[in-house]
Amino acid sequence: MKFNKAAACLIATACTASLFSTVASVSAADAITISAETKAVEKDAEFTVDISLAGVPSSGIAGLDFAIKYDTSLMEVTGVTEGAVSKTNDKQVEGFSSNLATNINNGAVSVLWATGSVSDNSKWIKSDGVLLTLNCKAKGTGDAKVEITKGVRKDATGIDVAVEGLEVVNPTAKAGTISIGKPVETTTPDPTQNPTTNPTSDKTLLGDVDCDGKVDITDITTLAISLVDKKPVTGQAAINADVDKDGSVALTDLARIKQFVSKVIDKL
Ligand SMILES: [Ca+2]
Ligand SMILES: [Ca+2]
Repeated sequence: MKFNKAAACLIATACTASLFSTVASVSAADAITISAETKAVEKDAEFTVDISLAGVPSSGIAGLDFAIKYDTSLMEVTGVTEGAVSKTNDKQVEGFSSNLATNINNGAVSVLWATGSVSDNSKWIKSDGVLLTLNCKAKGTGDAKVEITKGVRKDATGIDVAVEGLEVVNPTAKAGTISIGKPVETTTPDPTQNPTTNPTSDKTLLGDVDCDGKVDITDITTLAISLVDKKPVTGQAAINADVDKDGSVALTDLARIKQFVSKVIDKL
């Protein structure tokens, strides 16, 4: 299988800045808002947080590059679900199903949305609505802030939104607050019961780059971002990522994982 590096660029943020040349005019920026949901949840609950777009210009949005930061002492993000406005039926890099790439790391979710059709805005984001949903778990009680912020990569200087003419503009960011409630009743902790964390994380599962016990699109985006950002995965993640077992983690491994996730091959 061929893996097109230029195409990979489109989904992996390193190229966004050069792809969408910066232009001084910011007229469209005033209107666009990226916001995190505010809600109340119960203690220890599993919950979701919608990340939404508003004020999307009629010409559309060609690219988005930002991060979501959250309070790791009060909540954990376990996954990301693609939202309706992200699904534009754009032409995809082989093996990819979406323009959306995300990476959960150290209290931040990096988000990149980039079209493969820079000269045709019919496949750009055209409507307001939910871009993605964070799947979360509450820890403790209190108010957990969910902030929309600039990308976490070294080359990211702001929240970039590319619009018509591929101008890069800075949108308005609105943080959300998750109020995590107090327990209805207190239970005495059972000293014989230790909470288990990541029971599968130290077991080799080929293709499971983020070590969550399953092989899916998140592993593809995790590995793609790691390769393009030149930040190698380490430890069990590196063992899991080297699916062709040649001793290094490379684009060939990414290509195989993509084939597996897109069901071109049935085992790794
Ligand atoms: Ca995984
Ligand atoms: Ca390899």
